[in-house]
Amino acid sequence: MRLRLAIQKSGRLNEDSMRLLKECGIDINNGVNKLKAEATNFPIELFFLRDDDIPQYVENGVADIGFVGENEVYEKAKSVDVVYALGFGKCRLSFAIRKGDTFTGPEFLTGKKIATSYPVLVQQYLNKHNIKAEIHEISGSVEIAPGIGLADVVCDLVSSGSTLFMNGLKEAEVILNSQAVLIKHKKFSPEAQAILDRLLFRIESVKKAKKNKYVLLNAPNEHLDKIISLLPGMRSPTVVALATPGWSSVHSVIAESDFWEIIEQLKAAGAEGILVVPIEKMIL
Ligand code: PRT
Ligand code: ZN
Repeated sequence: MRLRLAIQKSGRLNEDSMRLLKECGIDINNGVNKLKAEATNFPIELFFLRDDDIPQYVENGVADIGFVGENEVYEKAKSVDVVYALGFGKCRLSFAIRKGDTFTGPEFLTGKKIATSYPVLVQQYLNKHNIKAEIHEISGSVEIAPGIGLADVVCDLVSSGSTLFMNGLKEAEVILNSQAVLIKHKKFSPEAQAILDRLLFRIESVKKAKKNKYVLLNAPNEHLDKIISLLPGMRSPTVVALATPGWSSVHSVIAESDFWEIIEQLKAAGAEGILVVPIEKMIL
């Protein structure tokens, strides 16, 4: 059998979705503008769809799994399982108001006209805060609504914030932080689950590798203990004697997030010739 994976046909998530599959060593046999494609070396089949439609296709089982923005999953409120955060397509769904206005809290929205492509999530927010407002659903270019007098407030996806800025708006309140996630049909055969587990194992390895760097450095033996204590590595660092007496080469893995701080401490502890290398896959 083949696992059927729905990804966005074109748009912001398409490239990252295809790249992730490639990094997982999955080769896709893709003719231009096809609706479907098969992997040549993994039991998976791809459906290229509009992102809005992916939760529906996964719910009704036309696709087994999908890569799609959380914003679409929660707005469409389909019955699917969110299995894994993929780490790309990060954005937030936010209320934005005119630059000159002051957001005083949820009550600012009372009686306002709100333009959005996310009526379900906006209504949920309003209900939660017991606010009555008027929602105008529009499917694109939400940010122009205040400028043409269609709305007082917008609720739209934001990443850099430049679209809001260019339209004289400012972000007032985040209602959802979103990223691309892997979603799954509710019912899964053991065979389908086994393929998904293999895929998840690969995705996890790629993601871990991106978060870590491989470090090689030279250390004077008298400072080895200190240097090793700064480098926990996967189990413990590798230490090899250098041809120069009194020196060793130390190899380890460090997290991207601690990177600069650890490098500074390593230098202070006498490390020299520090090389930092990206890791392609990381399997623990
Ligand atoms: O054709 P299809 O329906 O598949 O695509 P689409 O046009 O509906 O979606 P697309 O490709 O624009 O976005 C797909 C997914 O990418 C979204 O559902 C989000 O999960 C994610 N994503 C991440 C974003 C953004 N960042 C984003 N910035 N989706 C849209 N935007 C838009 C936003 O709507 C606004 O118009 O970008 C503009 C704001 O960006 P900044 O950088 O100016 O703040
Ligand atoms: Zn869409």
